[in-house]
Amino acid sequence: MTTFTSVLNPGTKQASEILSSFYIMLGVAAFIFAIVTGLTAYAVIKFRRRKGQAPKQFNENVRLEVLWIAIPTLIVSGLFVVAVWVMWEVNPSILGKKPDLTVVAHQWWWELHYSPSGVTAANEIHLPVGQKLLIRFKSADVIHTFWVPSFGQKIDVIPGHPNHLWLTIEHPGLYLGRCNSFCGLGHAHMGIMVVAQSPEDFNAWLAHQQQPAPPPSTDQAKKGFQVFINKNCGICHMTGIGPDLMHVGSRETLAAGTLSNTPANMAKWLKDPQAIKMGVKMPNNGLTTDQITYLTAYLEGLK
Ligand code: HEC
Ligand SMILES: [Cu+2]
Repeated sequence: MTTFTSVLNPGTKQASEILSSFYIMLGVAAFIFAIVTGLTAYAVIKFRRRKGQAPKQFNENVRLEVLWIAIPTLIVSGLFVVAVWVMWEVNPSILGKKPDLTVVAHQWWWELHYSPSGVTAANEIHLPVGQKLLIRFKSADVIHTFWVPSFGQKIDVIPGHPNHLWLTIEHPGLYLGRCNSFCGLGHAHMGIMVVAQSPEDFNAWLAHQQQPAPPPSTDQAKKGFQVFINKNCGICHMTGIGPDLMHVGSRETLAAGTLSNTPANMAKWLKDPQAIKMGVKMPNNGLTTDQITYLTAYLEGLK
């Protein structure tokens, strides 16, 4: 799968438009820079100090003055039109529009609610390509910033003030990003992963997320389920205080991109989450080695 990590490698229609406007402005600026430095160099050489010679002196030249007001005005007006056009294209009104996905930022992970399916997930954002999507951002605690460079825009996620992002993803692939506003101890481990899929693959994923995971089948997984109940993990993980774990075994990473999701890493996480992600809002649950083995079997089975 192609991985997208750079603003110079746009993956959405909107990001391409933003990048084009950047290139237009860069081109105009480079052109002006070349003219100004060229003329300066010319003047420095042509009118360098020579014995007994001074360039022709004059003041008040109406034609020159009109030109140096008119040309910059035209250039700035042109850039203004480009900027307004891009804003118009990239950020149309959201009035009367329902978001396809609501992202709730937490210290230090992402809660996901898809509508109209009602699917809840965490951290790994799946989206279909080729559709104009509206994403809504809310914060559960402090200011975060949703920053996936290939989407072209940073969206501040502010408590009490939802923000929005329009996305028409053009290329399937993996889009990587991070939280971009310092949001506390775990900020550096608040990764973003977007999996952009064909509409068929996306719908299959969504349908799968809508189903409960299969019940634990092995002995270890069954014991793990009991530990999960006895240790009250659901008090956070079934209330939105912690990530939804219904399909945690199907995700690529743990703890918002901190660890790849392998049984060994799962066990490490359960043993001491603080050692892996400093400050994390998951306590050390004081699990025994057996309990960790059982829980790992149970959680990794939640595909
Ligand atoms: C006080 C609330 C709380 C309790 C109790 C709790 N957790 Fe967590 N857990 C969290 C939070 C918050 C995170 C997200 C951490 C992060 O990524 O910053 C988390 C993350 C996880 C993850 C990684 C999920 C992912 O998608 O990345 C697993 C697995 C997990 N917890 C398992 C458990 C198990 C098993 C128990 C019970 C033994 C438990 N947790 C108890 C709050 C809690
Ligand atoms: Cu953050």
